[in-house]
Amino acid sequence: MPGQIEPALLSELRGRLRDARRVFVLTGAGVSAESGVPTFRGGGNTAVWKGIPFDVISSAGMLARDLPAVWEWFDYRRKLLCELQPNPAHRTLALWQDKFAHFRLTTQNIDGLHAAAGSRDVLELHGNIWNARCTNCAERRSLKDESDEGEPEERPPICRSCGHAMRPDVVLFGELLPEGVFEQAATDAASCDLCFVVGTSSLVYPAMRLPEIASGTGAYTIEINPELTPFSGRCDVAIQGRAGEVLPQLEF
Ligand code: BJW
Ligand code: ZN
Repeated sequence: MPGQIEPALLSELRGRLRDARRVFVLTGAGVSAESGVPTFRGGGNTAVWKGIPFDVISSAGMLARDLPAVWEWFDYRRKLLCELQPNPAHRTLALWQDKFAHFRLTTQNIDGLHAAAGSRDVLELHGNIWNARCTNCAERRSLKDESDEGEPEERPPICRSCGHAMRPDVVLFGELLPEGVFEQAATDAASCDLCFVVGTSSLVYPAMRLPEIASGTGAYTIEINPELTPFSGRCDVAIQGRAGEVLPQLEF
């Protein structure tokens, strides 16, 4: 059956999960695919919106050129997300958080579905689509309230502290990750015994470095992805399957 882990490997992985003290998980868009969130890459395609490739619209250059277009793109995606729920992959990872002496869930996703499934202290490397931040000062604002009320605010929203335009609180191509977040993830990756890499194409820097860091310090690394990635040949086990089908089988 597709996505079914073969018995010897299943027993090996369950044993490793039972013995592990420090577990590090990196997720990407594929973990939310079974919830209905489109991935950026995969199946030989890349995401395009209104004829603009995602790596152009989700870039620092586009933000500088056309902030309203960037808001339109993220408003469109936020609207899609309103209808979607966490899937068995998110829920399995939320159950794991209390099973180890140390557990770190790090995600490249901005959709907030790990938290919606009950995961705490998720390291969000690329920010969160439900927040806005000022382009001038440190002010941040949640966009959840406006989605509950159904009436979007003005676009771009105006900062209540300094009057400048706000932007989505996400990390676009060509931008730096939030201060300290990658460093924290790298510290956790470097000290884990088990590292899971779930639903990421392992193409985007610097997140792609985290599994390499874990592997380089001796962790056992497991990739879960229906497709092969640049990390597949470097991990200990590459399980070719869907996250929502594979992760729940790893009950231990
Ligand atoms: C399933 C599944 C199922 C399907 N179950 N799996 C040249 C060389 C090296 C680096 C660079 C370079 N040129 C530029 C860079 C740097 C750039 C980069 O890495 N580019 C590469 C793509 C070439 N990185 C950056 O710019 C980063 N910042 C940075 O480096 O700062 C330093 C710097 C500063 C100034 C100038 C230059 C450098 C920032 C990266 C931010 C990424 N942001 C995005 C958009 C966020 C906002 C938004 O959502 O629009 O983040 S890009 C996009 O990719 C998004 C994702 O988080 C990220 C990673 O994608 P992910 O999660 O891996 O998803 P996919 O779609 O790629 O893959 C899905 C996978 O799931 C597939 O493999 C499927 O098979 C699988 N799948 N169904 C399990 N059911
Ligand atoms: Zn401000």
